[in-house]
Amino acid sequence: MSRLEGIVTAIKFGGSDADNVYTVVSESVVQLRSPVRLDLYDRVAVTEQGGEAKVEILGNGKAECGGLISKTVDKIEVGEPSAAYLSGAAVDVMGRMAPAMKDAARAFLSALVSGAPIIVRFHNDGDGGGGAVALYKAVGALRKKLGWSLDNIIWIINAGVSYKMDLFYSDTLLLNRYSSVVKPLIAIIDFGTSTDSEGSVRQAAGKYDFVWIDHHPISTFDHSGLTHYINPWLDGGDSNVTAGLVASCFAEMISGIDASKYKRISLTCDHSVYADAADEETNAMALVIDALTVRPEAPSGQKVTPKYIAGVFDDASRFGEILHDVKTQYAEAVDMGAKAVKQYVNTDGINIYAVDYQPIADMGFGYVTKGKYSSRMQDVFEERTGERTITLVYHSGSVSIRMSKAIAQKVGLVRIIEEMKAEADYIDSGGGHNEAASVRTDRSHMRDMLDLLLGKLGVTRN
Ligand SMILES: [Mn+2]
Repeated sequence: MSRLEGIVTAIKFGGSDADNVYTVVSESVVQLRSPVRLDLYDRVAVTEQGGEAKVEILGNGKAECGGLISKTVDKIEVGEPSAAYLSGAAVDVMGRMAPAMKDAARAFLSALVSGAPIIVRFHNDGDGGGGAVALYKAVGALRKKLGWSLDNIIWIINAGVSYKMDLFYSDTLLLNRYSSVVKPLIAIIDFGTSTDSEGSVRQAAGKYDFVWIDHHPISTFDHSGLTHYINPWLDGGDSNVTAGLVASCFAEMISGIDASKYKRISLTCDHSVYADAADEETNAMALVIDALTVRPEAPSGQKVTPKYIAGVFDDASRFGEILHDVKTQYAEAVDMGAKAVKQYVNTDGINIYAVDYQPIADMGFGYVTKGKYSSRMQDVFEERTGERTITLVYHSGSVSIRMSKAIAQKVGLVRIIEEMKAEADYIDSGGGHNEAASVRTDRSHMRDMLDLLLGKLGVTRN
């Protein structure tokens, strides 16, 4: 027979009171069902005998609750972020990010240990996915180390880089299933700084906490409503310090795991200057994670979660099969695009290549998405004309834009897209980095949008 005394810090509501799952914080943290209905802050004694929990309410623990949660979080020693993989000024950038990362770690752990619901939304690419897998591994290691039976994280892959209202409302429905003494937490990995996210942030104010880890240039994005906003651009850095790298550092800080594999993957997937192009093992993993995160569901119908991705990484034969398919599909798609391309030269002598994605979409390649394909074609066209190259890949109302690093700052893609949104009411959304971004309209305005974009990029045509 075991007995513990603790305080109810969270309730996940089931279909009836008997199905409710209560989180009780004591010396340890447990989640249990109770034969009697419990409320938040109830101080309870739980005795377990023959698999049956007997729960007795001893009183109200509101006065001690905050202290108890702090004490539990204190037991987890939060480490320093590691600047391995970075060099030059970026090492100092990471040092300057450390205090905000530690604050965020504490907020994340407070929610985690008290059973408050946490939604982790990660961008559907290798950088966002790499960061999410690192965090998933960290939470698993933490639970194992401390012997907690806790399940309060919902992992969601996010198509695109904005936190739109409809996504926020669907998250609200999930979070409403819980009642907790610590605010529910929304963790965002590798989203854009699109103004499309601002409505959701405003709606969440006061109700939910955020740990928002990103590396997109900030431009006009209003992040003042975010409780924890971590972005290297705030600390004198840039997009090369990728969101997945920062999220992997965060994962190491809270758990002590070694997330270096996911750091390397994230850097490679986002073409960071800190990526090691000669690291073949990482290049293969980057190809596979990019392919796996293309769609929210795998061909088998399984949801693409960090657990799913980690499962593929740990299974050598599945990994090999997917790697082979990805390479074959890309080789064919690149061949098609390299033949059917329209080339422009702008007033500064920059080469702009426009590829219609329709024929490639018609091929039904499972792993080749427009965004990733445009990164690949940018590499192909840079080989043709060097570091002053822009690639546009367009299809069904949206354009993916890629640009040589050497010209990205000067061209100012993020600013151009904000201008387009302000000037043309047919533009639905858009944003990203100066090197990689996308902009979207409805199908009927595809040509108008492309012409507007080419004009903004300095292409003059009569
Ligand atoms: Mn990224």
